[in-house]
Amino acid sequence: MISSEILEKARQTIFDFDKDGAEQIIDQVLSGGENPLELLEKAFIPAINEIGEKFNVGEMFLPELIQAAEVMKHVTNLISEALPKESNVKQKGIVIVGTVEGDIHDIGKTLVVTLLDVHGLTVHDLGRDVSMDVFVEKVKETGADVVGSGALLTTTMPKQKELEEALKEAGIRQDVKTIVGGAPVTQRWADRIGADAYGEDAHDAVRKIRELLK
Ligand code: B1M
Repeated sequence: MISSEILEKARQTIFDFDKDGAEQIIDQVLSGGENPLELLEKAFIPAINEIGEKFNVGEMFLPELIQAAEVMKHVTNLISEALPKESNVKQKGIVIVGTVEGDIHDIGKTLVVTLLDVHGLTVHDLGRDVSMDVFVEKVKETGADVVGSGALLTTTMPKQKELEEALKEAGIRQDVKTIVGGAPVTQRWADRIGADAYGEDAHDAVRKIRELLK
């Protein structure tokens, strides 16, 4: 387990927009043989969410949110690259994942993609601000078994419903399972729009996708 002192230092690097400091802590954790995901889940993610709350109540402003997000993105990428693959044997099934149109939040989505990859699934990352046409085309092109969409804004959540409709219109809804996620998304929303599953966090998303692939 990573010490509370290191976790606190890691948390502070997000508040200080301190990329180098964050990198050093990740190196320290990796060379100590600790799990870098613990660092992400217990320090970096709570820190960026705390900054989001401060932004919400006007205690921090957009330029600060952007700088903190840059460090967050950097650490997510570093940790993603450092994670060992669970298995070299790919599990049967193709998954595509993207953040919906109008939404540029991609840190959580990247984490979902990373964990799917780590668990040996074949995953196509469509990136962020992904249009319905691109989702549909990619499902056709790859013959995907599961399509996952993320939305971080209450204003972009309706795009997840549009995706359900776009897949129906394209005549391929019955050939693919859908999963939705993102901070404002709930199981209730997933049920309401007719998605097959809801992923509360990246681990839950992997678990649910594996179930969908059975
Ligand atoms: Co923005 N932002 N942001 N933001 N931002 C939120 C979402 C917000 C809640 C902050 C707040 O006000 N408290 C708020 C939304 C309010 C609302 O809609 N109700 C908000 C806002 C308002 C905005 C702007 C509109 C601000 C502005 O311009 N005035 C703007 C929107 C731009 C746009 O998209 N069109 C904006 C911009 C930005 C930045 C660019 C600065 C940056 C994003 C950088 C990036 O992603 N590359 C940013 C950030 C960093 C945040 C917060 C602070 C943190 C998000 C994050 O990365 N969390 C966020 C606050 C919050 O969410 N509490 C906020 C860490 C990440 C690991 O968690 O993404 O939730 P998360 O992912 C989790 C789960 O949700 C789940 O697994 C992940 C990990 O376990 N999950 C899935 C995610 N995707 C999944 C998909 C799945 C399954 C599970 O299946 C496919």
